Amino acid sequence: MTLKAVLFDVDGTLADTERDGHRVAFNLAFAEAGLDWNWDVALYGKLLAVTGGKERIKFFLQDFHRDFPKPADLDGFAANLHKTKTKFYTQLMADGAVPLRPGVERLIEELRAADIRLGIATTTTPANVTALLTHTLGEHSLDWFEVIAAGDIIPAKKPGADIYHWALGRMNLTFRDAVALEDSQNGVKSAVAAGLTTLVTYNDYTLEDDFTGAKAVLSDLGEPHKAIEQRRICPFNEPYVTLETLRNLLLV
Ligand code: XBP
Ligand code: MG
Repeated sequence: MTLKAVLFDVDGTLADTERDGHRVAFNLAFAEAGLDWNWDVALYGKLLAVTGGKERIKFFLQDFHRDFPKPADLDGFAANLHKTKTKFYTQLMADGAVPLRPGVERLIEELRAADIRLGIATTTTPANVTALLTHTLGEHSLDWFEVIAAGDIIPAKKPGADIYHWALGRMNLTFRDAVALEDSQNGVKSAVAAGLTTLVTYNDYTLEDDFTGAKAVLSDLGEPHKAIEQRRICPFNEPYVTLETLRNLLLV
């Protein structure tokens, strides 16, 4: 098996967007809509059990705020709020609110230099991916990714495998050709169910997640000047993740 492509998750993997990006944007949207809801850091951690922002709003109402009078058109209500949330989120990205995680830019550069094909498989809204990439890697970075599989193109979001199937199909690849980079239990479930070799870089929100099926579970990708901090499952010795690491991981 030869590594042909790397598929990146976005939120939590490319950048720690959840706490200081999405959560903040949700709260701004609630305030703009005159709602007194506040998703604090701990509550948001619980809400992350459900992927997709609209789905998360409905999950909140159903499981955490039952007293709120149910809107007649719940889907429309959630979609409207979510639209405002996306507006705030993209503004936050434009303001540089969230940097890329360690090693992400370096690894992407190395992969590009070696003509490894790049794809994105995320549950977040396409506009959010555009905002994050253009404001961290630059405007041209969107072109580096052959496929950006995002948001509602797939109704059954992660942990379903559909988004990865969709991305692989578009790239005319099979699961044997690629490695997926993920950060969460839902993401790993999705990638592993698609048959993909999966490397996890966890974060504060996903520290305790179940990463069954992942081939490597690390705190971060590491950098030449700052080695990977913690290795939970690590079938390699390099101080930081490189193209060679990913090539070997596919063979483990
Ligand atoms: C993470 C998600 C998304 C974001 C919010 O996606 O579950 O729902 O939290 O984005 P991933 P939206 O880890 O797959 O990148 O509000 O646009 O859904
Ligand atoms: Mg993620």
